[in-house]
Amino acid sequence: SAERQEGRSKQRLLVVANRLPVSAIRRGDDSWQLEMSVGGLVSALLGVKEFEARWIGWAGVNVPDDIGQKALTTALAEKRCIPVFLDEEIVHQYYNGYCNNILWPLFHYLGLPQEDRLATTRSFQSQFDAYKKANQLFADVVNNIYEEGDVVWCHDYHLMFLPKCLKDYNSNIKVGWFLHTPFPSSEIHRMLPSRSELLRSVLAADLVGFHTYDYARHFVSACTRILGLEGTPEGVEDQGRLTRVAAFPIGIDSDRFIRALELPQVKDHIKELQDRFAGRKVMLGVDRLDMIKGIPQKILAFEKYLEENPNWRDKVVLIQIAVPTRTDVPDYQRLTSQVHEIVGRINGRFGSLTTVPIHHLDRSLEFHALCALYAVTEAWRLIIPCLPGIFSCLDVALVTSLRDGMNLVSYEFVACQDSKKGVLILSEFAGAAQSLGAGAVLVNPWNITEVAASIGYALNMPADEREKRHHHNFMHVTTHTSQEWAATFVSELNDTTVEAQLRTRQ
Ligand code: ADQ
Repeated sequence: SAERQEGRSKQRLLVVANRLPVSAIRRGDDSWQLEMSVGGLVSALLGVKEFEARWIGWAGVNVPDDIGQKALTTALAEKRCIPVFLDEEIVHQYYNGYCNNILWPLFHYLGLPQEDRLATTRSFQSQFDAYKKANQLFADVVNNIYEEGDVVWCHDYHLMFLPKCLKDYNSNIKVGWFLHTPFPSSEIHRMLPSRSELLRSVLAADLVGFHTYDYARHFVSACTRILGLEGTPEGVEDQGRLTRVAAFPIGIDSDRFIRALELPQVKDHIKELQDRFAGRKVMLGVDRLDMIKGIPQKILAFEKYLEENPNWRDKVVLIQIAVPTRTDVPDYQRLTSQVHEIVGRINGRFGSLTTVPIHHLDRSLEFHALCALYAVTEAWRLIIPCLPGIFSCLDVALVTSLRDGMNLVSYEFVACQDSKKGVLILSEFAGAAQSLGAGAVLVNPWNITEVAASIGYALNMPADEREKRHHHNFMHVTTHTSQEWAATFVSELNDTTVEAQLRTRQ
């Protein structure tokens, strides 16, 4: 067929992630309305020109009936997406359970959930069984569409079991696996009851990638300490077979943000925000509402700053956009109430009849509104352009993750600040601290006194220092893009040949 011929001239890249880059809504007549999401991986893979990408993942909806599944499969095929169907029970145990309640907190150094540790080990085990079963379902779908010469790229902590499942089917399949979260110290990883099985499954891949060198090093030491394998500068060796392990720091599609700032609707948004916050400095937080993002700590630091700097109380505003995620998991519900309570208290304490210091929104913003917010200029300067002194400073982004694989919000902010040179306050526990550390004001997010002092430092930073810091970060963000990240990973994966791994030790 024409497609096969095309496939021959261009190698296929099968991208497997828990979620497809599509949202699917079932219409009344059983047809499906699909919306492809932009950003992230989707735009990253546009940069991988020599491959033709196919997506394999869960569509995020429960489709119990055959008719619905067939219709959805057909509709998705047009977007080059192939669905994996997961029933509600599996989603509950695998996704809400093992992925989001066990692996996610553990990989971010938040420990294992108490109830699973104290109650039956059965609940932990049944979640792990569901995890393996779900990974097997992903592998079945990949195996069904696999053609010789395809390259498979597995993503994230949801699919640590997948490399092994794929190699069990066919040891010639070329498999890469990339982790978007931190990989924790081996002392943390070893707490996991299924620690060895997970490591061994990942090692079945040909190439294993992380955002930072530290995560890669932690992974290699977990393999040496827990599995007793040999770590080499290239990766991990097991009986003569090498699994290559390396750092591939992700980036963003910086041009997309920079171009968006020129659009009339974005300029309108910026103008609205300027009018809204005229006379006040704007500090910005954009996060998923997740405990790893350190949102309560950030707000408490802001409170401390207001407490200690009464003259700033009606001159600075913190806009915190926190999109709720994983709303089925009780820890996330508790976090939402906690954040609301703290925001309410601070606004009650420092607000007036006309203004409040914190604008907190529990929702997602569409792309153009987000760009406008990242770019919002100093409102005060527009009104009184030559006012010197403390009001000559620009805006600040506050990224205070307790742990974060990379943190793309910090990159997006930098991309949108080229004309204003806003200051980035960045957690030293975000992967981004390794790439943007020289330009950002680095903080320990647990130390609220230090974060409060950094807010003051950022708000009062002289223009030349801001410019220098911003320049460093802007250069990084615009040269280390998502396209380059994907292209580097895939080309390195393509270079790992099965033959080259079969080393003989003599
Ligand atoms: P996340 O934890 O989701 O990603 P991050 O890298 O900051 O964290 O990416 C979040 C994305 O969602 C950004 O593109 C941001 O614009 C968007 N977003 C967040 N809040 C939003 C809101 N309220 N409205 C609209 N958009 C919003 C995981 C890891 C990170 C790692 C990435 C990529 O946890 O550490 O950087 O994957 O590997």
